[in-house]
Amino acid sequence: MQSVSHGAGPLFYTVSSLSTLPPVRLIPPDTMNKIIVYEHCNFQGLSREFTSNVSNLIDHSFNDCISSLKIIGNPWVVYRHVNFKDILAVYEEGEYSAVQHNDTISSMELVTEDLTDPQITLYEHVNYGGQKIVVNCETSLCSGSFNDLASSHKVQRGAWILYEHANRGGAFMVARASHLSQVGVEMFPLSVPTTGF
Ligand SMILES: [Ca+2]
Repeated sequence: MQSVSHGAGPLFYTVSSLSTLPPVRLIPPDTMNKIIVYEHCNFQGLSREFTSNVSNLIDHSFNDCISSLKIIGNPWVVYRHVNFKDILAVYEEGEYSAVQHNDTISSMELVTEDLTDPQITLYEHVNYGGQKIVVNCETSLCSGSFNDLASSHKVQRGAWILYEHANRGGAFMVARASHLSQVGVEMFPLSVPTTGF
């Protein structure tokens, strides 16, 4: 195993090395894991509130019209098409007065993984062959010995975004504990919620 250089540092709060512990919750249960979407920028116009996956916003008369949103709790992944096809962006907890892809979102997926103690293993070759490194926090592979080297990965814990370039640039993909696929160059764990509304 090789060592890696860490970039901006972890975005998450680690309370224990035991992955069997439940996720840390610093906000009241009745306000956890919610997305509020708005018809116009700056949280104006009609709005809808969701607490679980939305596979088709047409069913809620809110397709291709979201211009701003608020996230409470875990991150959400938004998609251009219904049924979670063609990823557009990942939004972590916060308020977004203007989304990146205005009037485009057609489905939304809540990240349900425990984000407190993330871990991903990168492999040099496809099908988990060759050298490997284990990463536990936001990392720029450009600053280490594994840059442009990874060809497959396994997520042990949490959820990650894998980027083609440094500074969260270029193409990206979401990697979650139950998925297997190819990788990009840089990755970081999604942050655990730390504040509520
Ligand atoms: Ca759409």
